[in-house]
Amino acid sequence: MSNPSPGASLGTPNIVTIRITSEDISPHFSIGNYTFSENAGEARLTVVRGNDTLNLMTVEFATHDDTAKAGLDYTATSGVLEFKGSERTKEIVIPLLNNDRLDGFRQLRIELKDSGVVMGSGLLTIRDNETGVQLNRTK
Ligand SMILES: [Ca+2]
Ligand SMILES: [Ca+2]
Repeated sequence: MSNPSPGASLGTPNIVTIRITSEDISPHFSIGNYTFSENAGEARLTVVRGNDTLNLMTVEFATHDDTAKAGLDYTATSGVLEFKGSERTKEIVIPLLNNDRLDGFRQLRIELKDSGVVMGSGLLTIRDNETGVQLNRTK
């Protein structure tokens, strides 16, 4: 995690975790918040499995519009992550759509679900790469 790809930067580690307690070992997944430039091509987010079971575990993920809109700012992505054995992390790849407009920061949410129950979520911030007149002048 110390060498982000060009155009990418590691977000602040505001890891959101939700624990569901039961008699069994509960699934426990987390995803951080990330920021990528809109011309990065794709955003790669890491999902972490947070308990020590060696059982096969799956978690569904899906993107949700916030200020970023699917089809304009990124390509809607969803699927199922399968953690086998001792696997602790999985990567989600979300294609990002570049444009020529000054459009600032936009965000989308990535939700992790198991059987429809939200297990965790993260925010992806898409940063504009058009600069120049975008500078805020206070005087
Ligand atoms: Ca651009
Ligand atoms: Ca732009």
